[in-house]
Amino acid sequence: MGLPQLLLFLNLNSPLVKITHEWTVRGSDLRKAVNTMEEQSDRSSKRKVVAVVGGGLVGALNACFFAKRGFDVEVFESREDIRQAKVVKGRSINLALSHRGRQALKHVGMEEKIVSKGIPMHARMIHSLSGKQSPIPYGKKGQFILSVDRANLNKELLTEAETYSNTKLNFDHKLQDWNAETGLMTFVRCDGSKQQIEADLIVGCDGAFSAIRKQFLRRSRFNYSQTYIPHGYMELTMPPINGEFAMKPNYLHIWPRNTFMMIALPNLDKTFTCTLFMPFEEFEKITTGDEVIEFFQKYFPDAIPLIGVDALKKDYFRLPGQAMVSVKCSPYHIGNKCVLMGDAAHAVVPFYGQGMNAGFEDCIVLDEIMDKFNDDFSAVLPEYTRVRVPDDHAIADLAMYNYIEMRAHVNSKWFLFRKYVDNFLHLLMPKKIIPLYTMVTFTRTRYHKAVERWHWQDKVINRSLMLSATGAALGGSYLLIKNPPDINKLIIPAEKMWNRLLALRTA
Ligand code: FAD
Ligand code: EGU
Repeated sequence: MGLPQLLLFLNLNSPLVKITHEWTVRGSDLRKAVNTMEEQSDRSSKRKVVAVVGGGLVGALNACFFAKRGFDVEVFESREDIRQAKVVKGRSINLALSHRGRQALKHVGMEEKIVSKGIPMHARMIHSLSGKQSPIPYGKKGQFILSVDRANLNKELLTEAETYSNTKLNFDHKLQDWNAETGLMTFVRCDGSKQQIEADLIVGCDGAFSAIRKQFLRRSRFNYSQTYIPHGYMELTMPPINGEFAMKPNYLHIWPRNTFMMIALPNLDKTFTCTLFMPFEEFEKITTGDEVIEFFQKYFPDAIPLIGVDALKKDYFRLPGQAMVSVKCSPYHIGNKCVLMGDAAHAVVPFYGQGMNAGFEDCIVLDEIMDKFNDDFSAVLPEYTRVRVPDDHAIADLAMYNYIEMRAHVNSKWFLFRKYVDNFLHLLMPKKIIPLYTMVTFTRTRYHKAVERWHWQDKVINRSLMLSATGAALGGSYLLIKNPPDINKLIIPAEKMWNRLLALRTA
């Protein structure tokens, strides 16, 4: 729709009131949106208006970043204010916060506040089928990730955004549609009323099923892929026992069982949130409480008394398995008008614990580019796409790769073995070989660089393996010629050998 037609369209529908250059609002919904007349005359140059669509984790943090830069920020969130809501419908209860996310929080002065309410996890605790628990540290002392409460994190970020006088939060504003030519957005409210709002920049932080992204999809040369994995997830609560954590609190507990997997993160109220991952068809096979117990008896027997038989029978049927989607797209921007960030730009499967961390890092990356190009959106947005797409795609691929790998052959023994090899090689050559999860979790190495380096390390490892194998073969032949042994004792089944070699690739 061209501008003349748009104006005609709007004129036919309602009397238009134009408050400022940026804001076009229907007469009936006239809101003191941003730059009111008086405010404008106070200032020599008008302030640009940034509309952040989505007040989730990334939207709320991003609002702080834009407010800090001096923009007039309006956040539009479809839900009610979660700080007032009684029940918060959320995706997961707690999340693993690591270095990238923390750095982003630090930029807006929020790191301390969030970290103080997080529970450090210094190691994974691997639960074997027999109930044996084996810890594997994440790194050196002081290297840990944090279990944080999603709802609390979101609330704190919204409250922080609100402390900026140039920020306004609009709840109960669901973006219905927007026009990529004009930038005009249409919001619907619970009572059915509609509002049309314009801004200088639209930042789509509206999650994996982004409404902002819909307009990108209609455009030429926009790349898009979305994949639902066959697994679903379900959250189960493990209550405290005698007022204490039912398991050791400062760990990320993992039950790796190939197709089935469970993960548990601690909460401040001394509960654990267990997340069960399994194929949807398996979820559907279990229809009675007894079948739930039977299933747990087979795969997670040590968790039954900790969650409790009755609670397990009930909890399991509270909600069906939840879907997980991976979304990749590019470019992330349209002209100088709109940019996608967080899950709206890149939903990743949770098998690296990086979705939120990557979304938070998006905010730093954009902020740095804004510095470089003096807040000039027409230069900033293309550069943001150029810089960030390869990294977001890399973490999306890594997470998917890890999902496939875990599902294919990661039981507790294999998991332990792989991590031991990783840590051992790192100890042997601390400068040369850094485990992939370390680069991803504890550094801000660009995701695509981490992947590159991982492939390079693989080559180095294989080469040294080859060298030592050659050396061993030469030395061995010499010894063999001197004193031939009983040949039967030497034969290792080919498959076993192959597995050992495979295991030496770092992951
Ligand atoms: P969201 O959190 O989805 O927020 C989007 C917001 O936009 C919501 O508030 C929504 O109400 C609003 N919205 C949607 N549509 C509209 C609209 N039309 N108009 C207005 N508002 C709208 N990440 C980690 O880093 N570590 C972890 O340990 C981790 N664990 C996870 C475990 C599971 C099971 C899952 C599913 C994900 C996990 N993640 C983890 C990923 C993390 O949850 C997401 O990456 C993160 O929530 C993305 O934040 P976001 O703000 O981009 O999107
Ligand atoms: C999944 C769901 C262990 C929270 C990947 C590790 C996750 C999290 C791992 C969820 C795993 C898997 C890593 C972290 C983290 C590990 C990691 C996964 C947090 C490779 C709330 N993953 N997760 N890798 O190394 O780098 O411990 O729901 F089981 S934190 Cl799948 Cl570091």
